[in-house]
Amino acid sequence: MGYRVAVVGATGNVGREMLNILEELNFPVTEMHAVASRKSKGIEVSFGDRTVKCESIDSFDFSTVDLVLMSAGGDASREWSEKIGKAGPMVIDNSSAFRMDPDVPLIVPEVNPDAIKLATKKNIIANPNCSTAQLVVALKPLHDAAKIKRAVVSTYQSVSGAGKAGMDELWTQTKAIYGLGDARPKHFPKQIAFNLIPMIGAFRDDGYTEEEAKMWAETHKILDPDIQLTVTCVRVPVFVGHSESVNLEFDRPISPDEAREILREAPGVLVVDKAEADGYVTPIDAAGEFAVFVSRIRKDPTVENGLNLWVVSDNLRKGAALNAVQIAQLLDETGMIKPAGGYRTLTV
Ligand code: 11C
Repeated sequence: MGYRVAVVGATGNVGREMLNILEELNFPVTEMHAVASRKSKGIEVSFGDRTVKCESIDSFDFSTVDLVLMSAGGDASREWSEKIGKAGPMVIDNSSAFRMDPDVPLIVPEVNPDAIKLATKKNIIANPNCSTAQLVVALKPLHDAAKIKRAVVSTYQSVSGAGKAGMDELWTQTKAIYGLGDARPKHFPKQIAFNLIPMIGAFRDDGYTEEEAKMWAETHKILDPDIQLTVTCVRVPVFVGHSESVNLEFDRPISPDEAREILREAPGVLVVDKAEADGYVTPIDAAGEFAVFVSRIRKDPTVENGLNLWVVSDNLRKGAALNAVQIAQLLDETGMIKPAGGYRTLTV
Protein backbone atom coordinates (compact mmCIF):
# COMPACT_ATOMS: atom_id res chain seq x y z
CA MET A 1 0.00 0.00 0.00
CA GLY A 2 1.29 3.44 -0.84
CA TYR A 3 0.77 6.63 -2.76
CA ARG A 4 1.58 8.19 -6.08
CA VAL A 5 3.60 11.25 -5.07
CA ALA A 6 4.82 14.29 -7.02
CA VAL A 7 7.49 16.64 -5.70
CA VAL A 8 7.18 19.99 -7.50
CA GLY A 9 10.35 22.09 -7.46
CA ALA A 10 12.34 18.86 -7.34
CA THR A 11 15.61 20.46 -8.47
CA GLY A 12 15.65 23.07 -5.68
CA ASN A 13 17.31 22.86 -2.24
CA VAL A 14 14.06 21.99 -0.48
CA GLY A 15 12.69 19.75 -3.27
CA ARG A 16 15.82 17.57 -3.13
CA GLU A 17 15.55 17.34 0.67
CA MET A 18 11.88 16.35 0.30
CA LEU A 19 12.93 13.44 -1.94
CA ASN A 20 15.68 12.45 0.53
CA ILE A 21 13.42 12.58 3.56
CA LEU A 22 10.47 10.73 1.93
CA GLU A 23 12.98 7.93 1.35
CA GLU A 24 14.75 8.23 4.74
CA LEU A 25 11.43 8.04 6.62
CA ASN A 26 10.19 5.25 4.38
CA PHE A 27 7.04 7.11 3.38
CA PRO A 28 4.85 4.66 1.42
CA VAL A 29 5.42 5.59 -2.23
CA THR A 30 4.29 3.50 -5.20
CA GLU A 31 5.24 6.07 -7.85
CA MET A 32 7.52 9.09 -7.51
CA HIS A 33 7.29 11.97 -9.96
CA ALA A 34 9.82 14.80 -9.94
CA VAL A 35 8.21 17.91 -11.41
CA ALA A 36 9.92 21.22 -12.21
CA SER A 37 9.79 24.14 -14.60
CA ARG A 38 9.89 23.47 -18.34
CA LYS A 39 13.59 24.41 -18.48
CA SER A 40 14.44 21.65 -15.95
CA LYS A 41 12.59 18.92 -17.89
CA GLY A 42 14.77 15.81 -18.18
CA ILE A 43 17.15 16.74 -15.32
CA GLU A 44 17.72 13.70 -13.12
CA VAL A 45 17.23 13.84 -9.36
CA SER A 46 17.91 11.13 -6.78
CA PHE A 47 15.19 9.30 -4.91
CA GLY A 48 16.86 6.70 -2.71
CA ASP A 49 19.10 4.57 -4.91
CA ARG A 50 17.16 5.49 -8.06
CA THR A 51 17.13 8.53 -10.30
CA VAL A 52 13.93 10.17 -11.48
CA LYS A 53 13.73 12.42 -14.55
CA CYS A 54 12.01 15.77 -14.08
CA GLU A 55 8.70 16.27 -15.85
CA SER A 56 7.48 19.73 -16.81
CA ILE A 57 4.83 21.32 -14.58
CA ASP A 58 3.05 22.66 -17.69
CA SER A 59 2.25 19.22 -19.06
CA PHE A 60 2.06 17.10 -15.90
CA ASP A 61 -1.39 15.56 -15.21
CA PHE A 62 -1.84 16.09 -11.46
CA SER A 63 -5.06 14.03 -11.42
CA THR A 64 -2.83 10.94 -11.74
CA VAL A 65 -1.20 11.39 -8.31
CA ASP A 66 -2.50 11.23 -4.72
CA LEU A 67 -0.15 13.66 -2.97
CA VAL A 68 1.85 16.69 -4.13
CA LEU A 69 4.69 18.31 -2.19
CA MET A 70 5.02 21.77 -3.66
CA SER A 71 8.23 23.78 -3.27
CA ALA A 72 8.65 25.88 -6.40
CA GLY A 73 8.24 29.34 -4.84
CA GLY A 74 5.29 31.63 -4.15
CA ASP A 75 4.50 32.50 -7.77
CA ALA A 76 4.28 28.85 -8.83
CA SER A 77 2.14 28.05 -5.78
CA ARG A 78 -0.22 30.92 -6.50
CA GLU A 79 -0.55 29.70 -10.09
CA TRP A 80 -0.78 25.96 -9.41
CA SER A 81 -1.67 24.82 -5.89
CA GLU A 82 -5.41 25.52 -5.99
CA LYS A 83 -5.72 23.98 -9.46
CA ILE A 84 -3.84 20.89 -8.30
CA GLY A 85 -5.99 20.59 -5.16
CA LYS A 86 -9.12 20.76 -7.31
CA ALA A 87 -7.72 18.02 -9.58
CA GLY A 88 -7.78 15.60 -6.61
CA PRO A 89 -4.48 15.23 -4.76
CA MET A 90 -3.67 16.75 -1.38
CA VAL A 91 -1.10 19.54 -1.78
CA ILE A 92 1.48 20.31 0.91
CA ASP A 93 2.57 23.82 -0.04
CA ASN A 94 5.92 25.10 1.19
CA SER A 95 5.45 28.70 0.02
CA SER A 96 3.93 31.64 1.89
CA ALA A 97 1.07 31.88 -0.64
CA PHE A 98 -1.64 30.13 1.43
CA ARG A 99 -0.32 30.24 4.99
CA MET A 100 -2.70 32.92 6.19
CA ASP A 101 -5.71 31.69 4.15
CA PRO A 102 -8.42 30.89 6.72
CA ASP A 103 -9.44 27.85 4.64
CA VAL A 104 -5.93 26.39 4.65
CA PRO A 105 -4.39 24.80 7.76
CA LEU A 106 -0.81 25.85 8.61
CA ILE A 107 0.71 22.88 10.36
CA VAL A 108 3.68 21.89 12.46
CA PRO A 109 2.78 18.33 13.46
CA GLU A 110 4.32 18.55 16.95
CA VAL A 111 2.24 21.67 17.66
CA ASN A 112 -1.18 21.73 15.97
CA PRO A 113 -1.87 18.36 14.28
CA ASP A 114 -5.64 18.68 14.79
CA ALA A 115 -5.79 21.58 12.34
CA ILE A 116 -5.32 18.98 9.57
CA LYS A 117 -9.12 18.51 9.45
CA LEU A 118 -9.43 21.84 7.65
CA ALA A 119 -7.33 20.47 4.76
CA THR A 120 -10.36 19.08 2.91
CA LYS A 121 -11.62 22.63 2.20
CA LYS A 122 -9.06 23.28 -0.56
CA ASN A 123 -6.96 20.09 -0.48
CA ILE A 124 -4.06 22.36 0.54
CA ILE A 125 -2.00 22.30 3.73
CA ALA A 126 0.55 25.09 4.19
CA ASN A 127 4.06 24.44 5.50
CA PRO A 128 5.38 27.32 7.64
CA ASN A 129 8.40 29.54 7.16
CA CYS A 130 11.60 27.82 8.35
CA SER A 131 12.27 30.31 11.12
CA THR A 132 8.70 29.88 12.46
CA ALA A 133 8.72 26.07 12.40
CA GLN A 134 11.71 25.66 14.70
CA LEU A 135 10.48 28.44 17.02
CA VAL A 136 7.03 26.93 17.63
CA VAL A 137 8.42 23.42 18.21
CA ALA A 138 10.49 24.87 21.08
CA LEU A 139 7.77 27.19 22.42
CA LYS A 140 4.78 24.81 22.40
CA PRO A 141 5.80 22.53 25.31
CA LEU A 142 6.80 25.53 27.45
CA HIS A 143 3.57 27.36 26.58
CA ASP A 144 1.56 24.28 27.65
CA ALA A 145 3.32 24.34 31.03
CA ALA A 146 3.26 28.12 31.70
CA LYS A 147 1.59 30.57 29.31
CA ILE A 148 4.04 32.66 27.31
CA LYS A 149 2.89 36.27 27.48
CA ARG A 150 5.65 37.89 25.41
CA ALA A 151 8.53 36.72 23.22
CA VAL A 152 11.47 38.69 21.81
CA VAL A 153 13.15 36.76 18.99
CA SER A 154 16.31 37.60 17.04
CA THR A 155 17.21 35.27 14.20
CA TYR A 156 20.55 34.35 12.63
CA GLN A 157 19.41 32.84 9.31
CA SER A 158 21.60 30.89 6.91
CA VAL A 159 21.91 31.73 3.23
CA SER A 160 20.23 28.46 2.14
CA GLY A 161 16.96 30.03 3.30
CA ALA A 162 17.35 32.19 0.20
CA GLY A 163 17.79 29.13 -2.05
CA LYS A 164 20.69 28.04 -4.24
CA ALA A 165 21.31 31.64 -5.37
CA GLY A 166 21.95 32.63 -1.75
CA MET A 167 24.38 29.76 -1.20
CA ASP A 168 26.18 30.53 -4.46
CA GLU A 169 26.55 34.19 -3.44
CA LEU A 170 28.16 33.37 -0.09
CA TRP A 171 30.57 30.96 -1.83
CA THR A 172 31.43 33.34 -4.67
CA GLN A 173 31.93 36.35 -2.40
CA THR A 174 34.02 34.36 0.06
CA LYS A 175 36.40 33.40 -2.76
CA ALA A 176 36.28 36.91 -4.25
CA ILE A 177 37.36 38.55 -0.99
CA TYR A 178 40.66 36.67 -1.43
CA GLY A 179 41.08 38.00 -4.97
CA LEU A 180 39.37 35.30 -7.01
CA GLY A 181 36.49 37.23 -8.54
CA ASP A 182 33.69 39.72 -8.11
CA ALA A 183 32.51 40.34 -4.52
CA ARG A 184 29.70 42.73 -5.40
CA PRO A 185 26.29 41.67 -4.02
CA LYS A 186 23.85 40.32 -6.60
CA HIS A 187 21.26 38.31 -4.72
CA PHE A 188 21.43 39.85 -1.24
CA PRO A 189 21.12 43.62 -0.72
CA LYS A 190 24.63 43.89 0.80
CA GLN A 191 27.78 41.77 1.01
CA ILE A 192 27.06 38.59 2.98
CA ALA A 193 30.58 37.08 3.14
CA PHE A 194 32.27 38.12 6.42
CA ASN A 195 29.24 40.29 7.15
CA LEU A 196 25.56 40.03 8.19
CA ILE A 197 22.41 41.69 6.89
CA PRO A 198 19.52 42.81 9.14
CA MET A 199 16.99 42.63 6.32
CA ILE A 200 15.25 39.44 5.11
CA GLY A 201 12.39 40.09 2.69
CA ALA A 202 11.15 43.52 1.70
CA PHE A 203 10.58 46.36 4.15
CA ARG A 204 6.97 47.06 5.12
CA ASP A 205 5.45 50.44 5.96
CA ASP A 206 5.86 49.78 9.70
CA GLY A 207 9.67 49.39 9.36
CA TYR A 208 9.62 45.61 9.88
CA THR A 209 10.52 43.18 7.10
CA GLU A 210 8.26 40.59 5.47
CA GLU A 211 10.24 37.79 7.17
CA GLU A 212 9.66 39.37 10.60
CA ALA A 213 5.94 39.77 9.93
CA LYS A 214 5.68 36.16 8.74
CA MET A 215 7.19 34.96 12.01
CA TRP A 216 4.66 36.66 14.25
CA ALA A 217 1.62 36.02 12.01
CA GLU A 218 2.46 32.33 11.54
CA THR A 219 3.25 31.79 15.24
CA HIS A 220 -0.12 33.32 16.09
CA LYS A 221 -1.94 31.02 13.64
CA ILE A 222 -0.10 27.84 14.68
CA LEU A 223 0.36 28.32 18.41
CA ASP A 224 -1.56 31.16 20.05
CA PRO A 225 -2.72 34.58 18.81
CA ASP A 226 -2.36 36.00 22.33
CA ILE A 227 1.44 35.70 22.51
CA GLN A 228 2.99 39.13 22.03
CA LEU A 229 5.90 38.58 19.69
CA THR A 230 8.51 41.01 18.42
CA VAL A 231 11.13 39.87 15.92
CA THR A 232 14.38 40.95 14.25
CA CYS A 233 15.52 38.74 11.37
CA VAL A 234 19.18 38.73 10.30
CA ARG A 235 20.94 36.90 7.46
CA VAL A 236 24.34 35.50 8.48
CA PRO A 237 27.19 33.94 6.47
CA VAL A 238 26.29 30.35 7.33
CA PHE A 239 25.32 27.85 4.62
CA VAL A 240 22.74 25.71 6.47
CA GLY A 241 21.01 26.06 9.86
CA HIS A 242 18.96 28.89 11.30
CA SER A 243 19.63 30.02 14.89
CA GLU A 244 17.38 32.06 17.15
CA SER A 245 17.93 33.95 20.37
CA VAL A 246 14.59 33.74 22.20
CA ASN A 247 13.60 35.79 25.25
CA LEU A 248 10.36 34.67 26.93
CA GLU A 249 8.10 36.10 29.64
CA PHE A 250 5.70 33.63 31.26
CA ASP A 251 2.59 34.10 33.38
CA ARG A 252 4.19 32.14 36.24
CA PRO A 253 7.73 31.43 37.41
CA ILE A 254 9.48 28.68 35.44
CA SER A 255 13.05 27.75 36.33
CA PRO A 256 15.73 26.79 33.78
CA ASP A 257 15.72 23.26 35.27
CA GLU A 258 11.96 22.93 34.84
CA ALA A 259 12.21 24.24 31.25
CA ARG A 260 15.01 21.75 30.53
CA GLU A 261 12.90 18.86 31.87
CA ILE A 262 9.86 19.93 29.81
CA LEU A 263 11.91 20.34 26.63
CA ARG A 264 13.68 16.99 27.15
CA GLU A 265 10.27 15.25 26.97
CA ALA A 266 9.01 17.34 24.04
CA PRO A 267 8.56 15.80 20.57
CA GLY A 268 11.06 17.01 17.99
CA VAL A 269 13.29 18.77 20.55
CA LEU A 270 16.80 17.86 21.65
CA VAL A 271 18.25 19.71 24.62
CA VAL A 272 22.03 20.22 24.53
CA ASP A 273 22.72 22.54 27.41
CA LYS A 274 25.88 22.48 29.47
CA ALA A 275 27.73 25.60 30.52
CA GLU A 276 30.98 24.42 28.96
CA ALA A 277 32.88 25.10 25.75
CA ASP A 278 31.02 22.55 23.59
CA GLY A 279 27.81 22.34 25.64
CA TYR A 280 25.54 24.08 23.10
CA VAL A 281 24.53 23.62 19.46
CA THR A 282 25.73 25.63 16.45
CA PRO A 283 24.29 25.61 12.90
CA ILE A 284 27.05 23.26 11.71
CA ASP A 285 26.02 20.76 14.41
CA ALA A 286 22.35 21.00 13.39
CA ALA A 287 22.82 20.70 9.60
CA GLY A 288 21.57 17.37 8.28
CA GLU A 289 19.69 16.60 11.52
CA PHE A 290 15.94 16.32 12.14
CA ALA A 291 15.77 17.90 15.62
CA VAL A 292 15.13 21.38 16.89
CA PHE A 293 18.04 21.88 19.30
CA VAL A 294 17.69 24.02 22.42
CA SER A 295 20.73 25.27 24.30
CA ARG A 296 21.70 28.09 26.70
CA ILE A 297 18.51 27.88 28.81
CA ARG A 298 18.87 30.53 31.50
CA LYS A 299 16.90 32.88 33.69
CA ASP A 300 16.34 36.45 32.53
CA PRO A 301 16.52 38.37 35.82
CA THR A 302 15.46 41.67 34.21
CA VAL A 303 11.77 40.70 33.89
CA GLU A 304 9.28 38.77 35.99
CA ASN A 305 9.23 35.07 35.02
CA GLY A 306 11.76 35.42 32.19
CA LEU A 307 13.87 32.82 30.36
CA ASN A 308 16.38 32.99 27.52
CA LEU A 309 16.92 30.18 25.02
CA TRP A 310 19.10 29.47 22.00
CA VAL A 311 17.21 27.49 19.32
CA VAL A 312 18.93 25.97 16.26
CA SER A 313 17.66 23.73 13.47
CA ASP A 314 18.37 22.71 9.88
CA ASN A 315 16.21 25.16 7.93
CA LEU A 316 16.00 22.86 4.90
CA ARG A 317 14.84 19.94 7.08
CA LYS A 318 12.60 20.85 10.07
CA GLY A 319 12.22 24.29 8.52
CA ALA A 320 10.89 22.92 5.24
CA ALA A 321 11.25 19.39 3.84
CA LEU A 322 11.02 17.38 7.08
CA ASN A 323 7.98 19.32 8.27
CA ALA A 324 6.32 18.73 4.87
CA VAL A 325 6.99 14.98 5.08
CA GLN A 326 5.68 14.91 8.66
CA ILE A 327 2.49 16.55 7.35
CA ALA A 328 2.33 13.81 4.69
CA GLN A 329 2.66 11.21 7.47
CA LEU A 330 -0.14 12.93 9.39
CA LEU A 331 -2.37 12.85 6.28
CA ASP A 332 -1.56 9.15 5.90
CA GLU A 333 -2.25 8.35 9.59
CA THR A 334 -5.58 10.21 9.50
CA GLY A 335 -6.64 8.53 6.22
CA MET A 336 -6.87 11.88 4.45
CA ILE A 337 -5.00 10.93 1.27
CA LYS A 338 -7.50 9.27 -1.01
CA PRO A 339 -5.81 7.36 -3.82
CA ALA A 340 -8.06 7.96 -6.82
CA GLY A 341 -7.48 4.52 -8.33
CA GLY A 342 -7.16 2.57 -5.06
CA TYR A 343 -3.93 1.45 -3.41
CA ARG A 344 -1.23 -0.12 -5.54
CA THR A 345 1.55 -2.52 -4.75
CA LEU A 346 5.09 -1.11 -4.61
CA THR A 347 6.64 -1.95 -7.97
CA VAL A 348 9.83 0.14 -7.99
C1 11C B 1 14.79 32.74 4.58
N1 11C B 1 12.91 32.01 5.93
O1 11C B 1 15.57 32.23 5.40
C2 11C B 1 13.30 32.40 4.60
C3 11C B 1 13.06 31.35 3.57
O2 11C B 1 8.36 32.07 3.43
O3 11C B 1 9.04 30.07 3.04
C4 11C B 1 11.65 30.80 3.52
C5 11C B 1 10.65 31.81 3.01
C6 11C B 1 9.26 31.27 3.16
O4 11C B 1 15.14 33.50 3.70
